[in-house]
Amino acid sequence: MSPSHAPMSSTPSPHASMAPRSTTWSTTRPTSRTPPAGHGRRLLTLALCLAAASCGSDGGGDGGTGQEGIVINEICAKAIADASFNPTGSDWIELYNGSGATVDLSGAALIDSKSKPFVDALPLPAGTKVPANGYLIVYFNHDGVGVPNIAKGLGAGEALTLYGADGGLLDQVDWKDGDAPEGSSWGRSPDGGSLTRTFDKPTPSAPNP
Ligand SMILES: [Ca+2]
Repeated sequence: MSPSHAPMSSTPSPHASMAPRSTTWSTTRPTSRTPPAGHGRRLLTLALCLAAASCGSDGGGDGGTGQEGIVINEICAKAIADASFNPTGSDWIELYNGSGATVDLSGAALIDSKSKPFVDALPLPAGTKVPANGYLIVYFNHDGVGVPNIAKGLGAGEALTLYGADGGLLDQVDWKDGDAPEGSSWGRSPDGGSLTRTFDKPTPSAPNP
């Protein structure tokens, strides 16, 4: 309905930084000699123990929170009311979990800045989770509408930072005025990718085109 719809833009933005992922692979090379009976089982047990110790469980073994890999996937800064999920027309963002495990975002926090520290960010409620290979809509408004809710609106152009519960940077994006005009959205294309662009039709809780 806005008379000032900006034209569709396709703006590759390498600035959308993503937290690096670290993967540790542990391999065991088979021996060409024939070991005594039972030796192989002991070696296998030892190898499995070493692999478990070096890899940890679900990303937490290296001291991480297990929240690494969650990205800010889509921004809707001037939303239009949608009875199916957003009857008040609240601003919203979509977080994306590209991993095969549910991620608990308890203690993670968001702030509309690229420079303000973790202590100034607004925390997500305890128990906030993003399903495996799935999405979470976070509502931005001052009316307490939607769960989870961040008590803030989104500007036509600004930055957003997602911090993990330990204060580490999970993701950071910024968009310009005109990137996400009313009724449109802006985000990563495809899901979790490093390129961003405007989407003529928002895709809440669904793959980005
Ligand atoms: Ca989407």
